[in-house]
Amino acid sequence: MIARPNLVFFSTALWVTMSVSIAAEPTPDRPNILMIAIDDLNDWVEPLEGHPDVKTPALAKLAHRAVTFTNAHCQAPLCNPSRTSIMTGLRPTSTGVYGLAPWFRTLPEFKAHVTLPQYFHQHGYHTLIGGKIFHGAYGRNGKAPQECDVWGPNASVGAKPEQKLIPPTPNGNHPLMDWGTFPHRDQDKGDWQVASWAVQQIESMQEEKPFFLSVGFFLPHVPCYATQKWFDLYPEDSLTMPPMPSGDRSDTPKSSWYLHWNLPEPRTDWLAANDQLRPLVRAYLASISFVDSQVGRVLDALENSPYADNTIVVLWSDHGYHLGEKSISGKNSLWARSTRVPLIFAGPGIAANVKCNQPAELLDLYPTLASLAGLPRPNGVQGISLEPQLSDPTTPRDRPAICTHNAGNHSVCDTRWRYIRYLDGGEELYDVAQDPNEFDNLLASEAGRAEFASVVHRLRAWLPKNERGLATGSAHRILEQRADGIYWEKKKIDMSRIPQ
Ligand SMILES: [Ca+2]
Ligand SMILES: [Ca+2]
Repeated sequence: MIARPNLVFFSTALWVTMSVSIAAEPTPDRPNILMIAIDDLNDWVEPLEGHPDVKTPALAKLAHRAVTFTNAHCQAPLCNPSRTSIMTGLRPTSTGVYGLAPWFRTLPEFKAHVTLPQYFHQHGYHTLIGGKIFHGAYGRNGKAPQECDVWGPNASVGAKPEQKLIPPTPNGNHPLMDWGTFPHRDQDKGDWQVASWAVQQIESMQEEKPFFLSVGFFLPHVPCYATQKWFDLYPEDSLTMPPMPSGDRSDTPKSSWYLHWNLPEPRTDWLAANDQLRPLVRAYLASISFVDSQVGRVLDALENSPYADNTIVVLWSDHGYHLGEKSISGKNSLWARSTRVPLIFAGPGIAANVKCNQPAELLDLYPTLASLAGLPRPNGVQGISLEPQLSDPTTPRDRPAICTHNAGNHSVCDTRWRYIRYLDGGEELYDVAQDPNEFDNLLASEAGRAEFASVVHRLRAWLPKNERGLATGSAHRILEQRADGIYWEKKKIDMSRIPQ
């Protein structure tokens, strides 16, 4: 087991005496937590080697003193259900929160549910949230229960061009579906303001209590706007494009299309027809490098503070992102491009500069942070602490990583395989060790289904059972099977529109 940082347990009376004698000592008896979340960031970061061109020096520096999970996956490939899962410690199949609505506090059974920051608050921590941690403005306007002690600024785009930079996009020309550069300053971006707030909090922390500071960045979520200097890192003519062989979806079940049936995120055929594939990849990379620089500002502030040596840092993204692979852009799929995320832990007692390829789930964050802080295992959470892997990254984990996009659609991923099952029984299997891009669905042929029957049988046993249906108030990107067909956002899917 790892050594716990600065954890000294005194009797209450002794602690009173000690706290008087060390009143000026800034080191609390439990580690502080700095939790950094990045929105819609796939594995295109240096520590995960997901893109050969990407420049993320701050994440690389963090990884140098951290354990990087190279096989970490979200529990839902969409903001609200993924973040609800992280913060409640429950799978989407247990909350019924699968779409961008509802906010889980509107559900009577979760009104008093103790979230990750609330758990730390209950154990004497000063809790702060700035930027995007919960989805949208969820939690910010609520009355009781209070989600944290201090709210910082919410995430925002910041400076915007006067009009969209790309041609009108399908399905309503959504204002967020945009990318490119225009004259503005880094300081005018929402993420700059969130980073500045976090730096200020670290520099002026007055509390004698340990802190749990959550900082959520918005980019590289669309619109992917960044200043010219970040675009200059990625010249368009020498850009490495992600692999997207034509016909890649000819061996995937038609049901795979249900998961992203009708979305504002353009599909690859539109991007190609409008000469937007390379510009999107470039803008996404530029946005990643900008947000990396803001992570760097916060980590530098921590490094220069009295808390440098007694703070656990954890960094995650809520899900991945397609940039043309498998005929789509955006999230809402059960392939690695949507489910694989950065998950990096650093701090006292955590191994340095190593990678762990064991399957990890964002669901594991809650019990892991509790365990690292020396707190009891929280009641009812469904994750498993990663503490054994943080001290010895070769420690095996039995449970694969499971991702869900609406009831009945799941992927199950271990150190070698990805198995996917859709609500109509459609299935895929990839030998990820041999086929990291998941090109070859091994269950597309009768022979493959026979050859890999035992692998499927083993992985299928991990599919969630007793799945909750859609929670009251569910909306936006919801999918359900009814007696007369499959419904996307409460409209029946027209099977004749499934791409060939
Ligand atoms: Ca997101
Ligand atoms: Ca294929």
